[in-house]
Amino acid sequence: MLNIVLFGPPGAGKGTQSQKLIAQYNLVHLSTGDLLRAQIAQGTELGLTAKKLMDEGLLVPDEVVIGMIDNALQANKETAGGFIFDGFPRTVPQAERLDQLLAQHDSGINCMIALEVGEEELVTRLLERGKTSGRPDDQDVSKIRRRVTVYNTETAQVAGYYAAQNKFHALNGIGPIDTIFGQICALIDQHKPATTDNPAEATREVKA
Ligand code: B4P
Repeated sequence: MLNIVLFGPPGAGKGTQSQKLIAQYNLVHLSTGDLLRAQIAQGTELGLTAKKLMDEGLLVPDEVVIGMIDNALQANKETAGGFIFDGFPRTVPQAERLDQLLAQHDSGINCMIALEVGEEELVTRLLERGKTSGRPDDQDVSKIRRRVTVYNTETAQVAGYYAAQNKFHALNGIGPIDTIFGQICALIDQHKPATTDNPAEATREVKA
C-alpha cells in the first residue's frame, strides 16, 4: 500500500495536486474537507455542526474527522492500492490516531509532502476560488486569515510528528501546477514500496 499525506496551509494546492495524484498512482483520495462538505450537502446533524465551524475558519473536533476517516478506510480496504490524505491529519491527535488505524490494516504512512506557500499568496488564491466555489470560508479575507492562523497554531506542528519518523518532505508550492506535480511525483517514487507489479524491486526489498 502507498499512503501519502499531502500537507500545507489552506489554499496551498493540496486538493489541486490530489486530483492529479489519484490518477497517476491509482490511490483513493480522502479529503476531510470534501467529506465534511458532503455531510453539509446532505443536511446531516454532523454536517450542521461542522458548517458553523468551517464557515468561521475553525477546525472541526478531532473525533468527528477521525470517525469519518475510519469509516472511509473500512469501506475501501479491500480495493484500495493506497490512500492520499488531503487536509488530514490537521492535529497531532489526528496523526496519532491515523497511525493506529493504518496499523490495524498492516499499513502506515509512507511520506508526508508539505506544500509551502506564503500568506498573501494563499489569500489571493482562496479569494479567487471564492468567486466561483460558493464556499463561505473562501469569500471573506478575515476568515481566510483566521484559517491561516489556525494552521500556524494548531496544524503546523503535525509536520514535526512526521519529521520525527523521517517521513517529512517540504516543497515550494508556488509555481506552475504541473511543475509542482512533477516534484511531488519524484518524491513519491522515492518512497513507494516495492510491489509484485515490479518483481525485481520486490526481490530487492526482501533481500535488503
Ligand atoms: P479543506 O477542504 O481541506 O480546504 P483547503 O485547505 O482550503 O483546501 P486546499 O488547500 O485543498 O485548496 P487548494 O490548495 O487545492 O478544509 C476546509 C475546512 O474544513 C477547514 O478550514 C476546517 O474547518 C475543516 N476541516 C477539514 N479537514 C479537517 C480536519 N482534518 N480537522 C478539522 N477540521 C477540518 O486550492 C486553493 C486554490 O488555489 C484553488 O483555486 C487552486 O486552483 C489554486 N491553486 C492551487 N495550486 C496553485 C498553484 N500552484 N498556483 C496558483 N494557484 C493554485
